[in-house]
Amino acid sequence: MPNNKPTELPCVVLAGFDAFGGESLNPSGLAVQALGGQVIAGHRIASLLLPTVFDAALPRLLAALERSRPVLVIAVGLAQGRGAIAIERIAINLQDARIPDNAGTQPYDTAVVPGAPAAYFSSLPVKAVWQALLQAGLPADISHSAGTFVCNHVFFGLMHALANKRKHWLRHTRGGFIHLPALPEQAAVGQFGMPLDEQVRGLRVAVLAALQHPQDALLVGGATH
Ligand code: PCA
Repeated sequence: MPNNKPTELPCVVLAGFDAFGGESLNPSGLAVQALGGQVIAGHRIASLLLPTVFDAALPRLLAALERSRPVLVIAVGLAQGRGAIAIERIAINLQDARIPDNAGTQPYDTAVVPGAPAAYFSSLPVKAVWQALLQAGLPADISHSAGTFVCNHVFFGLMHALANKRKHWLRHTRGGFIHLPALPEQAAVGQFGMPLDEQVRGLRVAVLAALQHPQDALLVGGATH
């Protein structure tokens, strides 16, 4: 029996996905599993592998939040074709799948949560995470679209749950989404991909930066750049 007893340390949940779309690997699932059980800045990492299935992924993530009661949640997915670690800024209330998910479901222009707002911003300090990744020598971008497939679905569902704070212990939980590039062995023609150890290092840097920055400094006091 796995020991799921919460430790004294505050928790960070990292969720990645299984392989989809004919791929045999998904670096997001592999990278979060590599960090599972580690401690970053006094926070225990609980890792979770989500199925790339519209109907199953979000309930799985929300159940893990209930179990672990994290202060921070970062869901992570593969974005084939991107050359950099992409910190997603906006989750949209739309699912429009170009390919079927792993259960054969392919929604076409439907809402993630009918009646919910059109979009939510990430509550990660996206600029601080981006800067930290660049300073660590890793290619990084801020992205304004997580697509309209299972990753955006999970990102939107997560931000909707955090925005509604139906559970009192979600009150101080921050969350967001990061897309990872392909691994070198699965990169598209003309692209290099990013080795798994670099992806793991990137996630570690991202978690640390998110823990160290409650919000982006430039936004404090309403200042703009
Ligand atoms: N990437 C897909 C779903 C699972 C994953 O790793 C996406 O970007 O929607």
